[in-house]
Amino acid sequence: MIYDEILNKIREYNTIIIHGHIRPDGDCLGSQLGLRQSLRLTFPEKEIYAVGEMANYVKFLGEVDVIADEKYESALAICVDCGNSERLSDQRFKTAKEVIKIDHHIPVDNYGDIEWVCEEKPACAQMIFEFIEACSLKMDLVAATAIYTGIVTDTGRFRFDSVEPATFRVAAKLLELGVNVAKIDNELSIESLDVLKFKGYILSNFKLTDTGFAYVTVTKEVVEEYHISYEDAANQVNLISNIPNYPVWALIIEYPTEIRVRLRSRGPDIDKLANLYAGGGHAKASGCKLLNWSQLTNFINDADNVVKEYKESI
Ligand SMILES: [Mn+2]
Repeated sequence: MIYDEILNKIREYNTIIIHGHIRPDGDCLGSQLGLRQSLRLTFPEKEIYAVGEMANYVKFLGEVDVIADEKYESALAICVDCGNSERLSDQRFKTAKEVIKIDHHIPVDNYGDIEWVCEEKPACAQMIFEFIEACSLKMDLVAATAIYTGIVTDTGRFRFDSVEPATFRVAAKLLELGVNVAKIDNELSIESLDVLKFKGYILSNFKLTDTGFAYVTVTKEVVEEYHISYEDAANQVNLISNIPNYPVWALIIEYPTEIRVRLRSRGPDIDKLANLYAGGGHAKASGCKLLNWSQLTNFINDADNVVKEYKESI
């Protein structure tokens, strides 16, 4: 059983370092910090760390650790919520003695010595809870809040296709541990005036193709003009998610060094389209890159073809 395999490794090591992905979201940090807290409670004699980037909007969950390279020499790395090793935040995981991957993305590469991947799970944080519960590890309100936040953010507040009965059962158990649903919702809903104004930009500037693909392009000048972070900009992808007859949409943002596409669907699978442009992810939520703005026309054509095929098939 995979739970035992992972638990045995955790028992074997005195230093455990939990990694997430770059530009972490609520699920990534919720999984990292929830697992860290549970392992710290259960194994107080071990050194348990969570490393990588922090995201402002989930700062209420706690801080990530800053650790020296030497810590890796005899450490077990547990990497959560990340399908490809390149995307892992803090590449020092490669210097750990062994690596465990716990994830719910379509695998891009198999970077773990032990891998537990459930593509159908709506949130990695749900997997973390299921692991903690199955192994009778300790939980408290700190861990529960982190895990609940991970589930809430990755399910679009329990609205996405991937939500399953188990998601609500897990949520119920987290509430029994004292999780404050309204407080977490408030934390996640706080929005700066700059972000609010940027939403106005998206809603005024999205484009629609004749076939049924909706998209917005955001240049780095626009990001600067609205004084928002790239993360805040990227988080607005679902502002154009509900247009009838536009089952695929994208938010295309020019970062300082590359153009990143957040691609979403409520119809056809779009991960293969993302694969064509140096990306990947989930069937209905993927990310990819454009080399320059002149690639945009090709990308729109390819997206249109996906939509066209889908519309012909239904
Ligand atoms: Mn996730």
